[in-house]
Amino acid sequence: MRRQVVIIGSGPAGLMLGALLGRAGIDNVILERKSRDYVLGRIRAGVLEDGTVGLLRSLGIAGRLDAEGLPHHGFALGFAHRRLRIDLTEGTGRHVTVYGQTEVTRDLMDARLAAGMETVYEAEDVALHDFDGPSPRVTYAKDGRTHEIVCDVIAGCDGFHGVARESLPASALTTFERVYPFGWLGVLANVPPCSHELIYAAHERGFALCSMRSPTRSRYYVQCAADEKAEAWSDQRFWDELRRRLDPEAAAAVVTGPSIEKSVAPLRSFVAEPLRFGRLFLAGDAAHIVPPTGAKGLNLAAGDAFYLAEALEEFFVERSEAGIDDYSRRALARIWKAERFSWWMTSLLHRFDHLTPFERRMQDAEFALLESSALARAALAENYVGLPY
Ligand code: FAS
Ligand code: PHB
Repeated sequence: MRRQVVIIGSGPAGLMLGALLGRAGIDNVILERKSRDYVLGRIRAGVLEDGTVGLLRSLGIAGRLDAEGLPHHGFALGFAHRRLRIDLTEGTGRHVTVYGQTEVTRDLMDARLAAGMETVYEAEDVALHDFDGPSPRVTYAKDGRTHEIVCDVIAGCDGFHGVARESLPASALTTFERVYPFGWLGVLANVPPCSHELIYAAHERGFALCSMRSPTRSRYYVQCAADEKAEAWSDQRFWDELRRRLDPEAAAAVVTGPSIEKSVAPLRSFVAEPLRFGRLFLAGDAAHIVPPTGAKGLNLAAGDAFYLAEALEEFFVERSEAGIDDYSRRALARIWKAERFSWWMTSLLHRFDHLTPFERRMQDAEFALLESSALARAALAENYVGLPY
């Protein structure tokens, strides 16, 4: 089989890239290790930057998003038992939209199917070959047979634990990493949110986040040990701990109910440089990871897909290599700013066991600055709604 582009991974990065390439008339196939239902069953991000919403609208894939997504013009920071509202729209004129990653993935999958574009699910043993030359190849196993695709370009959109980045010689990569000494225990429940906007709460017991998926479905997180096991937390233990970390008004407004999903996510900052190796390009979590505190992971995946699609359109349609030569530089410039913001939000809001007294005062001073400076709040808002592509 011969295709122009083989995309590895049917998450937000791969699906967004496939849709953008399809719109440009560039032939592409997605190879996904898991089943469609398994991918849709993963509960992850919940907040879309306006740039991500704009991309979906430009693709004609935002019908459900526009009908069901919740525009949010602000969120609250909780600390020292009080709340500070961060107005997202005042200084930026923009806002974010609460709409689960599961729904974004479903909309992109459905649009891909309707357009007759191919995704191979449960593709096993995906392997990359000859990507340092002009005719890369991808092999995979399916239905007991080995398949080979010769292509012009491979897009590694296969997440942090994927095969693409692992296929590179260690000498080809420079990696940057910070692993945080804690994780997030997340719960999804069919209960109304405790607040109409998100609450990011810093507390001496640890961080807590009040989010949502709809007016009847809430998503909550509490900071936990990095090696915490979700099964060690009964629903009641979770609700009690969440309430302890919120201001009295928010705690009183929490409606409890049975969890329909409960999981622990590790927190890490990670970037691999560069993002291009011959005809192999990395995008999304395959290239970088951010702690979810800044709600950037899914949105960075969309931004990478935008840059890579532009570069590949120049390559295939205009026969120019300028775009693919510049992809890594261009994408990393935005990635590092999102890494900074996600690290800053995580450092500000979480309880670290070994902070020095000076470092604790720095956390207090950050909150004091946000309370006293509209410009400091606007800078936070600008990063949260999303920096320009
Ligand atoms: P993804 O990991 O989503 O997709 C990669 C795809 O490649 C997967 O479907 C995988 O099955 C497939 N794949 C992997 N190896 C393969 C192989 N060898 N062959 C074929 N296919 C292969 N972000 C936020 O903004 N907010 C959050 O709250 C948040 N919570 C998260 C919780 C968890 C547990 C995790 C892991 C991530 C979370 N994220 C969050 C980040 C998340 O949303 C990612 O940024 C987003 O999924 C990135 O999308 P992709 O780059 O497409 O990677
Ligand atoms: C979520 O709703 O899952 C969510 C929202 C904001 C974040 C992280 C996760 O920063």
